[in-house]
Amino acid sequence: MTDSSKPFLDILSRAKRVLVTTHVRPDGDAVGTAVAMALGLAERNIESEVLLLSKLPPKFSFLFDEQNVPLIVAGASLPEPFSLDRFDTLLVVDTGTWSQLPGLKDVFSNWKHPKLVLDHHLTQEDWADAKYVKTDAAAAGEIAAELLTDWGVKFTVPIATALFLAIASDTGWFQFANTRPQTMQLAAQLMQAGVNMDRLYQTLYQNETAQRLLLQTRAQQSMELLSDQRLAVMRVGKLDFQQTHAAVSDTENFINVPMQIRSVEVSILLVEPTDGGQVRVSLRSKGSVDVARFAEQFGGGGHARAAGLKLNGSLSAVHDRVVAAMIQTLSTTPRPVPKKEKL
Ligand SMILES: [Mn+2]
Repeated sequence: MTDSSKPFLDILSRAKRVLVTTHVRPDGDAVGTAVAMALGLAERNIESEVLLLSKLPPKFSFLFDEQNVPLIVAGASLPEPFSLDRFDTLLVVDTGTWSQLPGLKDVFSNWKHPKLVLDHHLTQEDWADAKYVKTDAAAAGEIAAELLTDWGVKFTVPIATALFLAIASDTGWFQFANTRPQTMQLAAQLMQAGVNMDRLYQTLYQNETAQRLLLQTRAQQSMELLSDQRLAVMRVGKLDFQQTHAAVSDTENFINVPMQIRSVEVSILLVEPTDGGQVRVSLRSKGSVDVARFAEQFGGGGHARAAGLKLNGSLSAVHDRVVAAMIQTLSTTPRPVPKKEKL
């Protein structure tokens, strides 16, 4: 056990039944890390249940079904009646802020048991009794792998599979800039432990519904190129969801498509929710603009290259406000010198 993981693992070691949860609209890292921790706890004879605050994307359901990991899906609100009596520890993975855990702040702020945060995001709050946060980690799954190793938990095939899915998801199958040598070393270790990579690849990248592809087509048709093609903006409105029968969760990763364009430094995706809530704005950067700092001026946050925010107002009003601010930001940001590195 390393010094830095000790306080965290000391608390976990004393637990009898842990509630494991993660951010709303869970991605592969969120779900994979939550399941890996639940399975790791089971290896240490500690019971746990996983609470999801949005519905489980069907492509990840095998993680729960094949291992009988107890799952609670809260959806828009916690299930009634939701009793915390059976839990003695809260473990939050892949986020460190209440805003990503809607409904939980009220439930847990006066809870007398320990709260733990395992995360790799920059934006953090100070309510956890112990945190294991490494912002240079590519995925929460990387940190979970470190913790489980420190705890003496072996990578069984199910644990290795959940961790690999987490890490592959957040790195875009080891393509994004967050991929480190340690990421590849861990991936090799997980492969050796028996991960079926072909199956996981098909699960992550060849598993879309027709509705999602139809919605993506519409998003791409909405694309504007601004600031001398340094900024790409796409929007998805209520009508797009209605006419394609796709869901808001189907917009995941659309934002990365314009990043394929050489000149594009920043990509913005605006999504108007079908339930009439706030407009969701996602931001991606190739590095010249710190989009986490940009998002903070609107109450959002995230990473320097991947951030988000939410605003009240119509899709077009939010579009105009955010796009004007980004055009302003880019006007004071030097255009990056084209790379001429030899491969
Ligand atoms: Mn993550």
